[in-house]
Amino acid sequence: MAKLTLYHAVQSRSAIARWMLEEVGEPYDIHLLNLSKGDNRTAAYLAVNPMGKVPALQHGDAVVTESAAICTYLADAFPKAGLSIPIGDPRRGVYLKWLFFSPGCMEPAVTDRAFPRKEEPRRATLGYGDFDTTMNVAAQAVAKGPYLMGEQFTAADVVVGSMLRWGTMFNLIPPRPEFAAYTERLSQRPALQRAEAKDKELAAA
Ligand SMILES: N[C@@H](CCC(=O)N[C@@H](CS)C(=O)NCC(=O)O)C(=O)O
Repeated sequence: MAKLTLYHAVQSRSAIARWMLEEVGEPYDIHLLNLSKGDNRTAAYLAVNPMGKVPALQHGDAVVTESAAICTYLADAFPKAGLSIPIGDPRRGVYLKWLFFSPGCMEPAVTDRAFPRKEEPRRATLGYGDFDTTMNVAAQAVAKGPYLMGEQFTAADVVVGSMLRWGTMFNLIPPRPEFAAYTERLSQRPALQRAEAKDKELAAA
C-alpha cells in the first residue's frame, strides 16, 4: 500500500489532518516541521507545498495540500473507514457543502473579525456574507447532532469541528450552547484524543 506521510507542525492547522488520519486508522509517518525555525520556507519543503504552509500530505506519488482537501481526499481514498458520503449518494452535496463552508466561509469570517479591515466591504462582495449569518448557519447545522450528517461522523465533522474547537478556544467564535455540545461530543472521539496525545508528546520533546 502507498505510504502516507503528513508534513506537520504542532499547534497548527495540520492538527486537522492528524485527527483525520487517526480517524482513518491507516499507518502514517510524520515529517515534523518547525515553523518558527522556518522549516516551511526551505526549498525542499516549498517543492512539496509552494505556499510554504502546513499541512501537506504525501500518499505514494500524490501530494495534497489544504486541510479540507486532505480530509476529503483521505475519506475517499479509504472508504472502509466510513468517513465519506460516496458519489451517487444524494447526501453528498450537503457533505461537500460543509467541507467547503469551513475554509470558504467560517475561517474568513473569523479572521476578518480578528483582523478588521480599514473599510467595511459590502456584504454582497464577501463570500461569507457576514459573521453572524455564518455562525447562525453553523449553529443550526450542529444543533440536532450528533454530527453534521446526522448519525454518521464524516470528514466534514473533522473540518468544521476543528474550526469550531479552535475558534471557541481562542474566543474568536462566541460561545453558544450548540457549539459547546457539538465540540464536547467531538472531544469524546478516541481518534481525536489519540491525535492530541501524540501532538502533546511531540510538543514536549
Ligand atoms: N488554507 C491552509 C492554511 C494553512 C496554514 O495557514 N497553515 C499555517 C499554520 S496554522 C502555516 O503553515 N503557517 C506558516 C507560515 O505561513 O509561515 C489550510 O487549511 O491547510
